[in-house]
Amino acid sequence: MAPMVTIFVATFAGLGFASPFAGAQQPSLIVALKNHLFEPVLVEVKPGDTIRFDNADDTLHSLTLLGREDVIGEEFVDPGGSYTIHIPAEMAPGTYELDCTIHVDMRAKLLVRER
Ligand SMILES: [Cu+2]
Repeated sequence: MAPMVTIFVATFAGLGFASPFAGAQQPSLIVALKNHLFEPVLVEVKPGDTIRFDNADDTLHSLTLLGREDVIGEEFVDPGGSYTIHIPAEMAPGTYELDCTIHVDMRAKLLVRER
């Protein structure tokens, strides 16, 4: 009987691991692109977080993370559309500048905290 119990426990543990993955598809944070501003203008995240940018304007916006274009290159967000980015688990904590390359005054700070 003992091997059967072991298999059951292993399967149960496997299911337990599946649910955090399903939850990870929900963004950790939603940032609005509204009136040609980032809202909030200070975006606080942790490595591994997911951010969804919602363009509430009727104009095109773009997203670039200065110095970390490998994380956010130049991503265009259509009017009324969304774009989701994932902060890499190995991303160094610190403050980064997030720009819309279309509108020069449209900037935000991305503050990556310790995990
Ligand atoms: Cu813009």
